[in-house]
Amino acid sequence: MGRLVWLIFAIFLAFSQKCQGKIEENDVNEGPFKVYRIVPTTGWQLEEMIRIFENADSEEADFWHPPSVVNQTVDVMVSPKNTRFFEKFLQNGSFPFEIAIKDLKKKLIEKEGDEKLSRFSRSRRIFVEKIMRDGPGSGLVMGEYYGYATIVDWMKRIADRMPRLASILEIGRSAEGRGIFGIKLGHDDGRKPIVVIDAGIHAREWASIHTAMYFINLMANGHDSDPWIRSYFDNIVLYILPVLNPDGYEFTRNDRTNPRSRMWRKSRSQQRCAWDGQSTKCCHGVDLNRNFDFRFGEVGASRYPCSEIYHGESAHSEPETRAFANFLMNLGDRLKGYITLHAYSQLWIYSYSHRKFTYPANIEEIRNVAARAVAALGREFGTRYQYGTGPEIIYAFSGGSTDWATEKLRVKYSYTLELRPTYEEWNGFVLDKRQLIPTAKETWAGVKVVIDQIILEYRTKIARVFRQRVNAEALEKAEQRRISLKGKCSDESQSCLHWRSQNPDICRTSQSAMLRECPNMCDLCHLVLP
Ligand code: 0X9
Ligand code: ZN
Repeated sequence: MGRLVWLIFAIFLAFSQKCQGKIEENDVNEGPFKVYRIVPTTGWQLEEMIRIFENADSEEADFWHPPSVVNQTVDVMVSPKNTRFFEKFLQNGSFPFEIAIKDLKKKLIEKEGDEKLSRFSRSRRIFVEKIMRDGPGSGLVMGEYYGYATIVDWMKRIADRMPRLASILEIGRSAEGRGIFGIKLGHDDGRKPIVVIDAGIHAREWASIHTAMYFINLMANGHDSDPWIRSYFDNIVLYILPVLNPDGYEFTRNDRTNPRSRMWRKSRSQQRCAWDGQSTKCCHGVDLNRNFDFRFGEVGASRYPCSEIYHGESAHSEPETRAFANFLMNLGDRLKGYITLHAYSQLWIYSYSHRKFTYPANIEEIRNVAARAVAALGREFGTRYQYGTGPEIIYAFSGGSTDWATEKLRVKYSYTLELRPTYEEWNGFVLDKRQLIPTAKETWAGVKVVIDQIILEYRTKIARVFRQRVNAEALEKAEQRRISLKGKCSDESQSCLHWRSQNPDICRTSQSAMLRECPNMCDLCHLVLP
């Protein structure tokens, strides 16, 4: 028996070593993933870039910065198999370009550590997460990334700790069956305005997820100590959904130093296949920020399932999009603010995204709030944001969540935020961990401007309604008194009606005589009777 166990173990060892060898061999043979920075300088070059962007297989060429206008840089991650071909293409087309990253995997290891190589760090992470999950407090240390299960458990613990102020919600399930969870914060009286914040609709944009978690943390810990935060609990209802695309997020975490997984953008829905001109190719996932029912598939989106901007089969075809859209729709017209967190480029974007110079009603107020938000954000650490509509400052696209919320739900303040770093940096998706907390802090300063404006508008409306109600009540009272008094006082003279037919204005022009002679006809009883 013992010998048999050893034999099985030896076979297993040999097999796993062989597999491991094969993986490493492949990696070595494959060569590095590279990131190219290209500047299309002519209309033709721009069109070529756009053509590749809309049709490329994201496994081969993944656009971190899509082509938009002539002379604006385009960043593309190219897979090892395609780098030679891609460089040839750039040279043949005389595209000015540089290789921004020669070996992306190496960069990822430098920035986020090689969990695959270091069993110790992997088990340490699992250990730390377990302590966080099962440990005594309900806190998570900010400035770190966490797995989806840990994030959800943490939100549940916050809700358990403050049952009157917070509750957990599951808006639906992802394609792979994960619950999509969020937290609701605030005393809900059924009337207060609602603000929704989401993050992680794009899997690789980890800093956005951290930022949403930071907001939850601030709210949960600030209720007792920060009067400003407490006023939010009293005046609004805030929903925060930190990971709208949990399948994608978990996929990016599975093999973090492998650019193929760490740089995944879409959901992980079942494979769809299409003919790419040479063969039939099948790919997982939909760009959920192209799947909303706003000018679906019109611009900046692809019908090719292997594209990173694949819009899906139809508007709201994806379970994540459907769940989120239904959730927002059910909030009704109390929903006054919607903010979706993305990375990166430092932009504060308002609707609409499909065409330049196309705006919603109230654009002046929307722009004004954006300007003030960006200013407040900048005051924290000097970070500079641009604000405007997408096509004016970066590129056009349709099928996004904020445009849908603006157009279909009439949400007044609906913004897409692209967090740190700047457009120019190579490592937008692997933000240095030391930047996570400052990024979240400054973003909160901007978000507060939006929330404060919504509260101000709500209170102004309440005050107006209150004044109207008080006025209406006073008028009603006066009217009732007038009617009740009328029966009690009568006119002294028989000629009242005759005098008024001669002079319709007589009650006013001869008020003291009429008060004596005709108080009833002239509606002056209240002056006669106490
Ligand atoms: O393309 C998107 O879906 C978003 N950018 S991201 O790099 N995070 O993927 C939103 C883009 C901002 N809006 C417009 N360009 N209109
Ligand atoms: Zn994004």
